[in-house]
Amino acid sequence: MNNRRSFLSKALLALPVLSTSRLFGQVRKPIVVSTWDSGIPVNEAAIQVLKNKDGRALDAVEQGARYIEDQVNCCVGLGGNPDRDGYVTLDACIMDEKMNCGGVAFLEDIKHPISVARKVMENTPHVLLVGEGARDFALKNGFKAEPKKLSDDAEKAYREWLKTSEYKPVKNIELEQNKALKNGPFAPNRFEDGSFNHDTMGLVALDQAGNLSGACTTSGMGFKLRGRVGDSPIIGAGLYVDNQVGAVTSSGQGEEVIRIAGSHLVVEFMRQGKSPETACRLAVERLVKINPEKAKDYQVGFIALNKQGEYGSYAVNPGFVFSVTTEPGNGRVIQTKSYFK
Ligand code: SD4
Repeated sequence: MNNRRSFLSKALLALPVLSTSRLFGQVRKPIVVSTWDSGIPVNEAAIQVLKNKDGRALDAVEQGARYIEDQVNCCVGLGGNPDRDGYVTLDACIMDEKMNCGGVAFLEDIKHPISVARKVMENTPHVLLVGEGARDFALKNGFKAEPKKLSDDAEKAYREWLKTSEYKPVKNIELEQNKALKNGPFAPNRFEDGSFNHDTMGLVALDQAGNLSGACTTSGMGFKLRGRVGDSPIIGAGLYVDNQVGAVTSSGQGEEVIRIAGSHLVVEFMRQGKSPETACRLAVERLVKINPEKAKDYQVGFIALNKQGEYGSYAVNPGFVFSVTTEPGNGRVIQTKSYFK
């Protein structure tokens, strides 16, 4: 665990060099870019697919998302924080290089929402299935219902939350958890075995054939209203891929991302020739302009990858980080610039 920590701090120290992702002519591929420092092992799972010449970006992002859905953490998968009524509800979506896309929202009891989203994409004429219907679809397609039981951490967090029943999204929940006492309202950033606790996982990838894909998976904002769906399963909001241009995903307050069709907007800025970081910054500025005072109190971060393998990110508030991997074992965490300092 210590080794991993010191690796991460070294990676963070290397930031000024890495944050310039311009390539001037040559295409950097394969490459995987994901939200948060929890993206390091996620990218690792994805790059194992992409190191093969025929490895497809779509398979890579699905594998990355499945990896994190298997871990117990606050914000992705069945171990995540529940809604106000004590139920974990999952949102996810996936998009490939041919504009095929699929998603599930308000899905309960199923371990791998990203794979259900892929099945929606590949086996139905639809894009988004929700709630009971999504669950039935999953069961009919070979997924199994898991017991309705909160993880120990989610149970603890929920009990704490019930004391005040206050709905207040926490900016950079991941980093706040670092500061929180172990028995406080939030689980620690890392568990005792050193594994990551984290926020929504969005990842985008470019494979050796030059094709882009993306995936996004989450248990949503903890202690949300029952039935609430965020940006993460919504194509154009939490994820968008245009194989001619680039791929984008987001983390943070989903309502704000949906308001500006955030990931699609970032792709459109890249289409106009903006670099990935500038494209993310312009979308953030669009958001902040709506209500600058309110924006000080929420977090939204975008990550973008273009067709040349150039990447970038920008957030509303400080604290957002992302992970970049180009070959097995070389994952690095990069700090995102933000509108408010
Ligand atoms: C949502 N965007 O449900 C997700 C949650 C998230 O940081 O990313 N939290 O709104």
